Amino acid sequence: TTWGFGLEEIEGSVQYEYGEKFAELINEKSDGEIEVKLYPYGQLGGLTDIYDQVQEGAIQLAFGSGFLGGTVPESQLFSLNFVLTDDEKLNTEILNDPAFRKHEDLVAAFGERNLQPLAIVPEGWQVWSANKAVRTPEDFDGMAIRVMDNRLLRETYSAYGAEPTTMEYGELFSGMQLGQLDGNIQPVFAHQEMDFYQVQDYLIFANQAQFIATFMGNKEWYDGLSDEHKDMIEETVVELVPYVHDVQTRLNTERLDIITENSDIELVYLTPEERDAFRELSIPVRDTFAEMVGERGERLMNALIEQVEAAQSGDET
Ligand code: 6CS
Repeated sequence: TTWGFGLEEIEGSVQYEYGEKFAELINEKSDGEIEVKLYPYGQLGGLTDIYDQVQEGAIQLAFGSGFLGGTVPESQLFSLNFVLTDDEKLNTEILNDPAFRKHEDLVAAFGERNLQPLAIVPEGWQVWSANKAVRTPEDFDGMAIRVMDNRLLRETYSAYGAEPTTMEYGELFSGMQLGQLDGNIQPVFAHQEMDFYQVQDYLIFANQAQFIATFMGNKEWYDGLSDEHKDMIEETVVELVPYVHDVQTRLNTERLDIITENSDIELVYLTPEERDAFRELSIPVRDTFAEMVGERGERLMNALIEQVEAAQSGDET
């Protein structure tokens, strides 16, 4: 049996490393019966083509992140800024705690679109790139910054004072090179592997959000799996929680070195006070999220916020 797995990123990326390890573990656990075939970004068309194909069952598994907002509006929750903690490992654990990962509202939101959420995968901080240093919302004034295709991100960057622009992942390099875009938002590894850093002058670290993808399956397919295969998947995604945290921190660190060795790009790290100005502007966007997705999505957002607060105060979650 072959399970097709659509990736939103190219070979060498965090999603690819996750996919390779998932494939290896599933192959081992099934004694070679199941082969997972990876389709890196580009092979199945654009981003929304990947989601269409997993919804239709042409492939069984896929990652979905920012562009998934059109398919599963509630997934825009993962685009909210300043909701998670500053501790990446803790964030990965909170998101994959069964209390959140298997939350009935999350499962229902995906399920309604014939999708089964399996794991939530943070891939590192979302880092801004621009041709000038951005330290304050005023610096964003008039800047055409590329955001993934979802309304929540457009609202967020409008609140920051920028002019959010949507463009397909594979078109960003030329978009920046031709000056259609002034800025971009990606985890460090992506700024490097897609060559984006070569056409930008500044990388700005505001630690406003993690890049988060949902690992998901076609629901009909998933429901039809044997208990043995479901358990195999469950065991594997649990094993991959610490694994992918290590992968993303290693890749993001190594790739930053490659970027600084190969370019004169300047690194800007916002101070806590500078971050606060953006945090304040991001809070009302939570209400926008609730208006957009209705009660179920709002409950899910509040569940996440509560988990974060409990984890920060050291309580049991
Ligand atoms: O910006 C994007 O569209 C893409 N960036 C990454 C790092 N992963 C997938 C996503 O679609």
